[in-house]
Amino acid sequence: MPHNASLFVEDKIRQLREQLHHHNYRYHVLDDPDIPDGDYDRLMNELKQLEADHPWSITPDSPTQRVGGAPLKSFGQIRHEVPMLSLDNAFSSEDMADFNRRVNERLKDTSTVEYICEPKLDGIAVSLMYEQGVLITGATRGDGTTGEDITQNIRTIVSIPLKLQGAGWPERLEVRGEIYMPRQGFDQLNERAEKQGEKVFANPRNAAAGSLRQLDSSVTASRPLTMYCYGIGVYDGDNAPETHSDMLNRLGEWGLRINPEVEVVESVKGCEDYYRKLESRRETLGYDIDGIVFKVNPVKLQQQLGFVARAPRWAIARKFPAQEAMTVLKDVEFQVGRTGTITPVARLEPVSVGGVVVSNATLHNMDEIRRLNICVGDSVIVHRAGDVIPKIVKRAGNIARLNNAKAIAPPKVCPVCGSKVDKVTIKVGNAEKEGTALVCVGRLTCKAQREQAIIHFSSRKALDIEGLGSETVALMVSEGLLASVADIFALSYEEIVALEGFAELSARNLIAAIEKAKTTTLQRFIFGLGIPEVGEETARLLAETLGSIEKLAIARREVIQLIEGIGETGAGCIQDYFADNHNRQVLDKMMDKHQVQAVGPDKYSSDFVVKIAFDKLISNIPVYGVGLGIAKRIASKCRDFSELYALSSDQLKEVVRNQRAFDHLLKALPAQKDRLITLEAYLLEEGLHWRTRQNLTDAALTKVNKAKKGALKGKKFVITGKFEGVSRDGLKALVREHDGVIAGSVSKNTDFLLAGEKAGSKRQKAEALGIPVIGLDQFNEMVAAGQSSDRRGSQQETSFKNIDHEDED
Ligand code: D41
Repeated sequence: MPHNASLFVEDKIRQLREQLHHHNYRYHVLDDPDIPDGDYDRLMNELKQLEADHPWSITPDSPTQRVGGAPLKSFGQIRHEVPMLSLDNAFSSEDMADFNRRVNERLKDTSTVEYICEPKLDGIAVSLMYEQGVLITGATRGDGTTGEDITQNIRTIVSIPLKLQGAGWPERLEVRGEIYMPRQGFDQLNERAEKQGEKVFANPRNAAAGSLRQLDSSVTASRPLTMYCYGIGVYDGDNAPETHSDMLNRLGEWGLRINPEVEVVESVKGCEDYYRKLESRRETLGYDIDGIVFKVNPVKLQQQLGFVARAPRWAIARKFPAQEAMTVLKDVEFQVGRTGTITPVARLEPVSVGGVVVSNATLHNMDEIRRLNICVGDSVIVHRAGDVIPKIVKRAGNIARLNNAKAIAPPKVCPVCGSKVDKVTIKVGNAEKEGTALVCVGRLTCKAQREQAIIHFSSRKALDIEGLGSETVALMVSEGLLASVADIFALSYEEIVALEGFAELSARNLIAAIEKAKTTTLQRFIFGLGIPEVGEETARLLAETLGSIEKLAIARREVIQLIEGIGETGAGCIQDYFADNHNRQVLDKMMDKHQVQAVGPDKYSSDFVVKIAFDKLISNIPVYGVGLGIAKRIASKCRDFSELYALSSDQLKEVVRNQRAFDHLLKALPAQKDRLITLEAYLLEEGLHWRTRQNLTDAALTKVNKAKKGALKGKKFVITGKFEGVSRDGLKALVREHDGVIAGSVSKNTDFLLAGEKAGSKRQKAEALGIPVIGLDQFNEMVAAGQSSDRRGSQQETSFKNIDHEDED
């Protein structure tokens, strides 16, 4: 009776799966198996046989489905629905007391706060999504917003349940935690690698990261990875947990691994005790930790505390002190960085510092060498903290200097290109001290700088071009294939395959990776440009505030400086970068000729740009005695500078509440009027205005609404020729601002050719293809379409004013 037979098979399969899930959990999560390995294998084989005979019965959560699928070509991206925050650090008991005080102050509550203490694993943070209890995806933390899709690899980790156990889990549950490699597994892995003459990993963290980044999940499956869970993201269901500890308990009941060392304590005093206890037991844990994470336990209080920047106010990571070791300084070499800065690098007699072999250390600059008073040949103490580059902290005190010790002399010319070396003043440490750095003036004529700029551009946090690492870039630069980052996009298969170390497949892969990198995020693109002072965070701020590379390129320093988190120096560097002709040419080439698309953040909209606070604008007026406090009071009274100037002096006095500041303001305001009104106009023009929606002036609102209409949405424009009083860059920015697309050359897909004077071959081609050729007037009409007619005139004005450069065709 076939019907009954298949019912029987299904039941049997279900039963076997349940048994195997149970034994898996006993073995890998509880570390307490209740059957011998042989019995487990027999059950597994029986299931495999049944599934092979009835392949339609295989489900993704079957214990047989841990490894599967062909190797991937690359990892996809997964956007975290709830951002994965980072953690603030504490380094001392005082830092902890400060943290506790901030928590109490913010909660306006003097009762002691309950904390939960968790060992801080030195692993890889990941996110697992369970839907109806079944593991759907796994992703790395990435930059906190988007991570890599490592689902295939996650599935191979036997202690991660493919299916949650028990009951009561929400419809969708995102579990977060740290994947790590226990020390024993790490040692065995390295032993095996060494025997087979393969590369050994420097530490368990690198081994875990390397194992997770495998495109072939069967490699990951062979690595001893496991995970401890520390939190949740998405929780789509009723009765969300009320405390962090309650949440961890539930995760444990659902079959996830929770660190048994986790403890709830009553107060910050308990945190201190826990820290001391774990520090003393650190070596016996069997896995690496680099500190303790303390979290406010009640979820309600966590919500009241919220977060700043990207870290929660309710949690802190107290780091263990860095580890130190003594070794000999063998030599000092000078390296030229991306921006020309020449950095002395110490070559050391290899020494193990907290389990990692260190043979190089940074010396920062010549001041540092002088301060340390070190010579080549000296015995020195090196210091390593987490992932940071090791540094020399001092000369070993009790060892006399050798007779043949050699003083360290600064280079007179660039060690790479021989250009002159400049001394520039730099800010050191927390920017309170100043120091001097040596800088090669060769800029992009210096091979090292060219090389570094390109390496940076293609690196993982920038355009992430796989296969274009430092060695390949160095080779391509010396072969003359790459002079700037724009040349990357002009590389041909023939050029690449002819290079040493490349074969057909690798060349094809690189071409594909470059093609893929043409569409990237604005943040990555800006970061990749390597503008001095612009790191990942600043790149994010710029991307989120300005929304397009065109706006960034024309933004004035006065405006950039108003973005919360960007200072005077950074703003200056950004403006200088885009003022440089060479940089602009490289940029234009990428955007126009090679069609690189740097996509702004999806939450970007003209509403979102409303990032700049009016109080910050006011405090930007250099008036003696007017700081952010008074600025805030003024901002609460008036919405913009026009309103500020409309205040009577009595009204102003009432707001300022400080005679001296008031006197100074009275004098300063008239003198600053032009500058401030102009600044305000810039802001409006660039689509930027201040924070509160109610605070928007009518003019700004119109601007904001206009940008939403998308009059040119999806239309493909090619722009050619010269236009009176307007640059092509300005026009391009306008097209993009209205969601239009700019193309470099005319094709049958072009919607419009915007032609000015002396339009040449492009016009002919457009006419031949029957593509509409329009002039500035028609273009303006298109832009204005959908806007209220009374704004047309001023629209033109605000869009085209202040264009101060004209480019070549
Ligand atoms: O063990 C860890 N490495 C760990 C990392 C932990 N035990 N707890 C953590 N908690 C958080 C918050 C408070 C933001 C939920 C974390 C991390 N974050 C974290 N890991 C990597 C970045 C942030």
